[in-house]
Amino acid sequence: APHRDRVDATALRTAFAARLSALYSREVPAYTTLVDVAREVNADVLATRGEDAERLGSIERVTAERHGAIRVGTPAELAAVATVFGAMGMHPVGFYDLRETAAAVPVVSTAFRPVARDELARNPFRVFTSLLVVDDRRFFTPDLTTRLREFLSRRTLFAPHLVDLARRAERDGGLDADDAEVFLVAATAAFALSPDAVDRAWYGELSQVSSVAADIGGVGSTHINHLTPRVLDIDDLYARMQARGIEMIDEIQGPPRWGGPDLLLRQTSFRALAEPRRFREADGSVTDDTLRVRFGEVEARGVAATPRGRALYDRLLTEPGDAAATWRAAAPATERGMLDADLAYFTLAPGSERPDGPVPTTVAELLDGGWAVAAPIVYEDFLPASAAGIFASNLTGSSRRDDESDGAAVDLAWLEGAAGRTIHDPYALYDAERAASFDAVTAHWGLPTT
Ligand code: OOG
Ligand code: NI
Repeated sequence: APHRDRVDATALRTAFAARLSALYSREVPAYTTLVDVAREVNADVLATRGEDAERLGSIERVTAERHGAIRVGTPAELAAVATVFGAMGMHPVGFYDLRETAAAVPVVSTAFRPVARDELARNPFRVFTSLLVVDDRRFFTPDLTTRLREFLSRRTLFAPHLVDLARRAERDGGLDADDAEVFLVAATAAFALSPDAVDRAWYGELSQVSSVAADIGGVGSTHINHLTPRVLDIDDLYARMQARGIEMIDEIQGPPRWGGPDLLLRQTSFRALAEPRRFREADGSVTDDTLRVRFGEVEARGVAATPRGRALYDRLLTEPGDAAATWRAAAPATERGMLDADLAYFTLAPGSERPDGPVPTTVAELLDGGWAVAAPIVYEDFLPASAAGIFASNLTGSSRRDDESDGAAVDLAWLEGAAGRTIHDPYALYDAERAASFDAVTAHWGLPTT
C-alpha cells in the first residue's frame, strides 16, 4: 500500500482529547460553560499578569489542557485501556489508593499521561484511571465479589479491533490516516455514555456499598466521568460560575491561595447533574429515570512539590484554622525561598552572559552569581486528598468501609501487574528533569561537575 501520512502518538493524543471534549460537551452541556468561563478567566489573567501568567505553561498549552477521569472494573480492562493510552504516548504515572482516603472509595488509581517535557508541551492530555478493588472485604462480601466478577467478565469495554490497532500504533510509532481514523472513532466511542438500560436491583445493591462501585460495576460499559479544563485563577472562576447560577461544591480542594507561589494542584467542581438514564425493573419493564454521576471539575496547577514540600502540604492540610495564614507561617513565600528550602522543583537555564565572579559550586551560587536562572516545574499529577474531596462532595451517600474486615493487599506492584506496565514514580520524573537541567547549565559554562 502507498505510504500515506503517518499519524504519530502525539497527533493521536491531540485528536483524541479534542474528540472526547466534543463528545463530553454534547453529553454534559454545562461542561461547555465551564470551558467558556475558564477561557475568559485565562484571557483576563494573561492581560493583567502578562508574561508571568505563562510561568507554569504557555497559554496555548493551558487553554488546550484537559484531564479526564475514567473507572474500570478488572485488571484485563485496565490492561486494555493502558494499551489504548500507550498508543497515544500516555504512560501510567503514580499510585493513588482512594480506599484509604476520607471518602473511602473502593478503587486504586493511576494517571496516564505523557512523561517527557516536550510531549507535555505539545499536548498534556492525561486521564485519571481508577480500578475497582472487587475483593476488598471492607467493602464487598464474598458473595458480592463473586457476582461482581461474573458480571464484569461478561462485558467488553474496549473492542478487540481497537486494542489491536493500539498495539500496532505503539509498536510502529503511529498509524496511517485511515487506521488512525478507525482508532479515534473507536477510542472515543468507548467512553460515550451508553443508552442501554441499567439493571435497577443490581445497580442499587452496589450503590449500597459505594456509588462509585455502582458506576463501575453496575453497568455494561464505561464512560468519561469528567473532563477538566485548566484555569489560571480558580478563585475567580469559582466566583464567575456561581454568578452564572451554577451550583458549585463548597470548596476549592488543595492548597489555599496564600500569597506565595501556587503549589501542586487546586480543584473544584460543579455538582453532578441529573442525567437521563433508562432502568430495567424487576418485572422486566424499562423506565426512564436519572442518575447523578458526572460532574464538572476545573483545576489550577502550581509548581511540583518535592517529597519535603509534599510532606509539608500533607501536614498543613490537617491543621485547623485559617489555611492561608498557616501557609504563610510555615513556608517561604517566594520561588527562590522554595527552591532553597527544597520544597519545590525547578529547572535551571544558563544566564545570558558568562559572569566574572568565582566559579560557583552550589545551586545558590549559580543563581546568585547570574550563571543560571530558575523556572518552576509544573505539577503534572494528582492529589489523593483532593480526589477524595471531589468524590465526597459529589457522591450520593458516602461509601461504606467496614474496618473490621480485611482489606485486599493491593499496592503499586499489584497495579503494575494489572496494567501490564511499569508505573512511573512522579518524583523520579521531576528529579530527572531538574537534574538534566543542572547538568546542562554546568556543561554550558564548562564548570567542573561535582
Ligand atoms: C476520579 C477522581 C479524581 C481528580 O482530578 O483528582 C480526579 C473519579 O472521579 O473517577 O479526577
Ligand atoms: Ni479529576
